Amino acid sequence: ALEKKSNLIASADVLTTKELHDLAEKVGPNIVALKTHIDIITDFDYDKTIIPLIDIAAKHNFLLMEDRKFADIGNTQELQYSYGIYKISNWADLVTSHVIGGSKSLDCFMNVGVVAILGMSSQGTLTDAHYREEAMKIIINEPNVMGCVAQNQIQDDLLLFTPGVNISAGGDSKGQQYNTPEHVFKNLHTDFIIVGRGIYKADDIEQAALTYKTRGWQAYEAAIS
Ligand code: S5P
Repeated sequence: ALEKKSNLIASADVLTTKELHDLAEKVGPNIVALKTHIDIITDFDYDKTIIPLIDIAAKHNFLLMEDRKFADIGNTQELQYSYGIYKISNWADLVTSHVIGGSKSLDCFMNVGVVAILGMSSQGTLTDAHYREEAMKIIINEPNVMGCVAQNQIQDDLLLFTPGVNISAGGDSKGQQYNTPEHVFKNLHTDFIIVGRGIYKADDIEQAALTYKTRGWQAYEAAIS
């Protein structure tokens, strides 16, 4: 992040391997991580999808964050994390997980940074203040949890990842709610913004990534000075 002067994570919510690789190449220079939903890739093939993606990530020096949002018992999560066709444990540097299964359910995530879902950005989410208070009790005792996805400020020793960021829209028709980069850095003391459609749906994807990176970094520096 410091090297690239970037707090930007791009969400690659695209449907084909080609779109995934093209997006990764375009946004790569300006991001710290690419966030995938690998199970939406319609032509997924481990060797054709993942191996080149790892190379692109190495070339542009960004991490791979699989947004699987695990939400099951430990044994099932362990199987979902390492087996099936996606073999997430082979390639993901970061994974997202709910903590609804309790602290032992998180023990299966070895050698990966866990980003716990503390609060969601969608309208009507059940992650109210009581839920977040109980979830935080689990999170602070888990050594492999390095941060939280949330829409509120959290304690300083955990990294805060904030999705629901868009410069030009207030939301979508499916309950998503957006804030600007300036809002989240100033008011939530966010560490990293997660941007999906604001970048991958833009006419000029490279320019959009640069805009979110620059506005995000400026707002971050202003917030910590
Ligand atoms: O609360 C959340 C948590 C996440 S990880 N709200 C979210 O929107 N996300 C993810 O961020 C979501 O799954 C999607 O991949 C991305 C937001 O996409 P956008 O197109 O709305 O920016």
